[in-house]
Amino acid sequence: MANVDTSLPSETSGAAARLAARHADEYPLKLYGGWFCPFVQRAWITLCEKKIPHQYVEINPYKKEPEFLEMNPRGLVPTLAVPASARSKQQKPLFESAIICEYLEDAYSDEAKYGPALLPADPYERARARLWIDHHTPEKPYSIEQARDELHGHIKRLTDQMDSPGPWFLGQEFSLVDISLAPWAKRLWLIDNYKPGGLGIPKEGQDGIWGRWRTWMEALENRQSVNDTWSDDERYVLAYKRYAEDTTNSLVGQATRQGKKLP
Ligand SMILES: N[C@@H](CCC(=O)N[C@@H](CS)C(=O)NCC(=O)O)C(=O)O
Repeated sequence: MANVDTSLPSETSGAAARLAARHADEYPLKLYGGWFCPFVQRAWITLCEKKIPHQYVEINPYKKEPEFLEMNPRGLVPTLAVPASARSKQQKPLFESAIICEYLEDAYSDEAKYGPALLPADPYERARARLWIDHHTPEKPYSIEQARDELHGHIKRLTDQMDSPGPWFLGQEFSLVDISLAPWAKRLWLIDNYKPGGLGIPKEGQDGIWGRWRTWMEALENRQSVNDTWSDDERYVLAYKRYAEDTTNSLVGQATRQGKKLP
């Protein structure tokens, strides 16, 4: 393809590389991922949290290999290959990170084996969790000031919905809401890295909204599944440089620049 982003480091590194190495062996359930992708990280965290046996396959979604397109015509990561039956080698594909996470939650629901459920049992609470799982990343290009105001608005609306005292969105229970938001929260520091002061989140003060936000962020920073699926910091600086400089040619980059819906 003409518009392939070739500057992207091609491999996982750091903790994510160690995790990928532990899941390199052939296994019927496969996660096709890209180390840099926040949507992939959602699916990957879910696999880790539930200790689901799987194979992790690192691919570059910007080089659309025919075998990959056959499985996922959209050519996006994450793609999950689910064995068609226990015996067959045939696989059924699944894509869309939120759908993959919910599939894993449903298919591996035995709490004795896979740990506590990642969605509440109460139907209203379950629906409320889904509202916040279905969060959207900004889609329009704008100035750093507009972007900051909008980001702070998002964070405040989100934090306002968090159960007190936390630390998680649903209080004591870690859930798919935390998993869905974690990859973006983990990448927020990159804004300050490219545009110092750009993020503008107050450092001091534990009361109110920012205090609650910080409690959640700290819990996230200490969550093993979140850290295990993270490559070395400097790789993200490299990977997102093209977004910060607005020079990426990926479908996501093009959509963002044109103010269109993300793929
Ligand atoms: N809505 C999708 C988005 C996935 C997505 O955008 N993945 C990006 C990498 S972060 C991708 O595969 N991009 C390939 C391309 O844009 O050509 C999801 O939630 O899984």
